[in-house]
Amino acid sequence: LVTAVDHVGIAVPDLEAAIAFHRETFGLEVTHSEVNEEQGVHEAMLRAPGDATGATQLQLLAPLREDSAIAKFLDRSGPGLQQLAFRVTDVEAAMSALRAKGLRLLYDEPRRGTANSRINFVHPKDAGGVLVELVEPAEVH
Ligand code: CMX
Repeated sequence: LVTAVDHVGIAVPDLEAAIAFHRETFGLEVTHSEVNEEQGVHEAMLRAPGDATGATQLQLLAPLREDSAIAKFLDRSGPGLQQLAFRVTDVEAAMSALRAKGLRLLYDEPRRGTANSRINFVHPKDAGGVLVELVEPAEVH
């Protein structure tokens, strides 16, 4: 079902400050950043300089709006690990397989994630207290 750990996501109040911290402290570099209006986030993907393309990345997630999932997470839990994202080749197939096992998916249909990936989430109460994201990367041409 899962082909890789795509990324882990950390909720942060200030994206630029978090990027600077991870660059200066751990030597990570930004590979991508974007605003995702639907998800209410300003986000950046980081990786270690030697990592191959496709290696697990670190996603920094800052809230765009007070009613966003990240703003709510920061209010409740403070900054920290917010999600674990598994890479899949076919998000609909993964959704069906997990639904068949009785897990709740947050969306009826996949939505748009980082870099035009297609995503959904497993409810954290059905995955051991972890918000699990399913990510089908966009095809690279
Ligand atoms: N990890 C683990 N548990 C979490 C959680 C998280 N990130 N967020 C909430 N929970 C827990 C809550 O603590 C709560 O537990 P208790 O009932 O024991 O208190 C429970 O889940 C349900 O909480 P809720 O109040 O019903 O739901 P929330 O309003 O907190 O929303 C969730 C939770 C997962 C539905 C919401 O955050 C969501 O829709 N997430 C998916 C979208 C998202 O995270 N987008 C940002 C990232 C975008 C991207 O990756 O591209």
